[in-house]
Amino acid sequence: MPAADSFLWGVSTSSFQIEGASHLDGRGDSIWDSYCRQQGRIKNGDTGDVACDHYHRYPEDIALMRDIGVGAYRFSISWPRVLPRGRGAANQAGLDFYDGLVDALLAAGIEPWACLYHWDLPQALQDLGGWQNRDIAGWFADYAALLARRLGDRVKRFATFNEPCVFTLFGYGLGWNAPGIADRGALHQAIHHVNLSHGRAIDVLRQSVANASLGAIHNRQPCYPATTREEDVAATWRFAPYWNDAFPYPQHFAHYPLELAEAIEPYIKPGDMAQIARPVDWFGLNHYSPHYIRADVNLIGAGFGAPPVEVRRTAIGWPIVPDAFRDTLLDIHHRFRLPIYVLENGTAADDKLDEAGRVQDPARIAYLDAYTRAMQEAIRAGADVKGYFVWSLLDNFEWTSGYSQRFGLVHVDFATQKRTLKASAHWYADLIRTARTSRIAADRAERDTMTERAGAAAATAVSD
Ligand code: GCO
Repeated sequence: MPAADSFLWGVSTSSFQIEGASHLDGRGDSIWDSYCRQQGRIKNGDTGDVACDHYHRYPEDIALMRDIGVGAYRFSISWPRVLPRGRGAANQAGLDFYDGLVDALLAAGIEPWACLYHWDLPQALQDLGGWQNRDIAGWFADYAALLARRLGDRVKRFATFNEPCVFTLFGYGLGWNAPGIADRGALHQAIHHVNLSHGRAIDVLRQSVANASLGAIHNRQPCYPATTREEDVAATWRFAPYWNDAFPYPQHFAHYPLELAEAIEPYIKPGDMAQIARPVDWFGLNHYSPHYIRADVNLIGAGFGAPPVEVRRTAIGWPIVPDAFRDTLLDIHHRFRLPIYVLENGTAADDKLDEAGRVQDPARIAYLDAYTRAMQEAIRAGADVKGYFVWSLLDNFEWTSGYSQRFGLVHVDFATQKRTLKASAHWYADLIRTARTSRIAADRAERDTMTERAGAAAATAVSD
């Protein structure tokens, strides 16, 4: 495994999925609060009202991170907690919460990684059109400035957006996620305005945070046709640019992928592309599995199909293909030429406490083992991967699946809020420790060789 001192092992979470306290201390509604209230949208009618109650229990959650031994924690800021109406007056109690969280992380020796947007748009801004309204780039820049002022003395790692392709496609194109819109124009507008907001926020953070290390978090994964039928192959070509390229291309190369250029063109104003393509410091990757795409009746004519029968799958049916992860890392390395941080990778499993009060999750361990080995292969082949973060620290609110899917290294009993480290958490702790020890051993070996060489050189010099 790579060096522990230069390589960062972490865990990731997001605000809406864990914080709870959704009506407390002045927090405004987000589009996910509204979506949860709509009948039939979320499995079992679950909501984010309490979630993991991380808002009150963060000291305990940081203690768990220390037990695991992570060097970094990626969380997201809830925009409506710090700006209840999305703009205008800030909510001091909300800012105080993130202040406290950051201080406690630093005191525990854990580097804070703050993501500005993990899907919980203030409802007040959605009422003004949300990501369809071009003014949002200014609102987002102001929100970034507020956080830079308040946290930028201690937080250096900022991500603008998490998985922009998912929240635009599912939220504005296919109507599967909040705010539940399915409209071609809305989708393309949202894509462009998110990109513009990214560039504006990068400028703000760069100007106001000393030594900032900035990026965005993208999904990238191979998209394969689910069958060799012509319509599934064509659907795959329609789907892949939305998923893989709609954000990284403009952000890094200042143009949209060819397949989308015409549809997005009407929303582009002079100067936009240069404003979007601001230099960043790293490429954030979320990756779980490849996609198997089939033709479907929706506005992009493509949907998720089943993988071929020989492909192994997780408890929730996601394909397990570590080689695709290795290849994705290499692809990103060669395409974008930036250090890579894997900011989400992990799996859901049907985890239960046994009679002894333990959680055995061998499937998660097997998945993480295979995927970290694939990452190691990519590193050996030259990919500049600098960190790896497991999704997720805690079992949490898994969007429209509610609490039915458990992604945590830590089991959460949602009735009592009791936390239990799963076997995979102990496995991860071991991996991190071993990586550190093997690095120290490697350093020592290197020093020994250098001493030997120096000795030999000195001996030669003397005999000369
Ligand atoms: C994301 C992801 C997470 C999910 C995880 C498991 O946007 O980063 O959707 O929030 O919980 O990917 O599905």
